Amino acid sequence: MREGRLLELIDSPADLRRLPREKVKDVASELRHEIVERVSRTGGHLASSLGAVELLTALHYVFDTPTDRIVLDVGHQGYAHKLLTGRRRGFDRIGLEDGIGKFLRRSESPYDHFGAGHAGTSISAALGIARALEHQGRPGVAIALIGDGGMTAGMAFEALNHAGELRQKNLVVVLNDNEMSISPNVGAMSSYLSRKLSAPLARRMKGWAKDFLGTMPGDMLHWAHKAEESLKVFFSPGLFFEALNLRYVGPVEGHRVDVLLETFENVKRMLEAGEGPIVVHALTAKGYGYEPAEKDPLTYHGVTAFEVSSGKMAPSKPGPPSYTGIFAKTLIRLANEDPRLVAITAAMPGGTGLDKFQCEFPGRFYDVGIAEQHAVTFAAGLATEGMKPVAAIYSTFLQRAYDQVVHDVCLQNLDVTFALDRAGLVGADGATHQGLYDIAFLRTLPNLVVMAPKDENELQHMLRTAVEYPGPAALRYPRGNGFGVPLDPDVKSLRIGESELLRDGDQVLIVALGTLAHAALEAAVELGAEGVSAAVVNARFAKPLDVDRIVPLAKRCRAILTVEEHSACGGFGSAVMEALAEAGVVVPVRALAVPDRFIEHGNPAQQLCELGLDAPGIAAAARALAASRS
Ligand SMILES: Cc1ncc(C[n+]2csc(CCOP(=O)(O)OP(=O)(O)O)c2C)c(N)n1
Repeated sequence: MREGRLLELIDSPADLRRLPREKVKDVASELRHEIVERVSRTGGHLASSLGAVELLTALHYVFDTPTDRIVLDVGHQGYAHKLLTGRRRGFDRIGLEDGIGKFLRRSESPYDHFGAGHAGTSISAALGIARALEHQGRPGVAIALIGDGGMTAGMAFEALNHAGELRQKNLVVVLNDNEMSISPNVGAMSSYLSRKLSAPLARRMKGWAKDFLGTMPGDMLHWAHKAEESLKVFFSPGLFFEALNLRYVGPVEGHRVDVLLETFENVKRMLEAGEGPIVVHALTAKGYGYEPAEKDPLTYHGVTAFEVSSGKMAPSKPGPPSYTGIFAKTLIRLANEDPRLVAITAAMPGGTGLDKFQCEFPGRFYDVGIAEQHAVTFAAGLATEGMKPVAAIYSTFLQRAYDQVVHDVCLQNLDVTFALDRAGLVGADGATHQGLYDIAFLRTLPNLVVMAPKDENELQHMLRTAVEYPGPAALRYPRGNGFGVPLDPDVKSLRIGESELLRDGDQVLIVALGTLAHAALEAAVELGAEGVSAAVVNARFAKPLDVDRIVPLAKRCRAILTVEEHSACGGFGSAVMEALAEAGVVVPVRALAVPDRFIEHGNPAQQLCELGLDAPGIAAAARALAASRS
């Protein structure tokens, strides 16, 4: 920590508010440096946080936080908020075991009024908060800070619609508009927000109006000014919000601290005058103030450690291909064979690897914005007319589209493939992003095939299997790199519901789903050396389950261990237990899985080890089972 900095005086927003107004700009600039320096060491969400420094500083200065409640959308842009609310020390380990989270958690700070990580929730939450304050006659306003990306989420519109109907007087929505989601933002709303402002016609018309007004006398001038105002509203994005009963303020320059202070002070007065709900439209630049991030906000959205002077990140170590990479490569291959195949992402072209697909097949690629629900039903619509949509959605984000999966896809038995990336533990992103529930929520659905490859080679085959299967199919695969196994040149379809026997044995049966099959095999080899005979099955399918293999093996081994990187509740182990019960096989079964609690951020390998989900852990559990049997 350097001496003499204003930040040294700030442990809470109250400290910030004690500073004279002209110092706020300096605080913002110190925060920016602090964010760059800290994130350069740990990695994290850089560009989004840099883009919101002035907004958050000005909000905390003008409003009486935490009585006034700032609710951040996603939370990835909130590092200035974290630094201003007493979390400077925790920053040394952001996203790491025992450090503060990369997103927001109510348990982390009294200034985090609503936990976040998934996008589009802030307006609904802030409206609920504002309403609760009103119900209880308590002071305070609720301020949602949402990006233009977040605004593509259906929830955000649902909340605006409701806020307008309630005419919620103590609600402010600050729209942080940088025209970027993670990738360039998409959608008609996004172009509306920016096009209306820059339309040459609008500018010219405003110019004519000004000239014309100059020629007018007295009374007429008053009315003409009113007309000019209407014209401005017509050509600014205000029209949309005003139509929903929200007062529109803006657009304002989102990096000018003086402008923001004045704007928010005005907003405060407007709220006092009962003019809420209010939308403040701020124009910002993602990555603002740090050249590499400003020039390339996509790369610097989420970074690993980097060198501040150059912006250079350590080159990723050469290693096996990632699951995402193999998915994308295989999908392109399949799309070359079948013109009906189209790919859909909900604002994650880079994360899902579909950016590669987009390059090859721009006309068969859809980025629908942060709109998972729409993505799924859109896919369903495509499928009704004979297309073969592949919706690549992170496991955690598919949660949002559950009813669409049930009601629009599975119920109609439509030919949609769900590619669930980041299934399993996700590391630094933490509890909000863990992909630990998809088997449970998918395997209950009639018609749906649910599978998980044991490695990147099997992923290729499973993708073909899912695409060629004429009904709905989901495949889940983890974040990160594969094992480096050889990739079969021929990508073939697997038989639906058929498992693979990796090792035979007769004392204990280990049935693994997904990439932990490798650890299970390793454990079995270790047990073999001790004289314990363990059979290992790579289940491949969580649904339909290969009962023809599992039941006879269970009868023979008389002790079963199931292994999965997923919640124990309702997961693959539960599926095996149900099948055994159905078949009348009464044997001891232990499900080795993630226990029934939320798993915070941390190193996934270490977390797997702590959960007993690595080869030694599996061996220990199998050993205990085998011992209990004899
Ligand atoms: C439901 C959901 N889908 C996808 C994401 C992944 N995601 C995180 S931030 C982000 C972009 C947000 O853009 P915006 O709100 O404009 O904020 P900016 O990063 O531009 O400041 C996306 C798509 C998410 N967090 N939640």
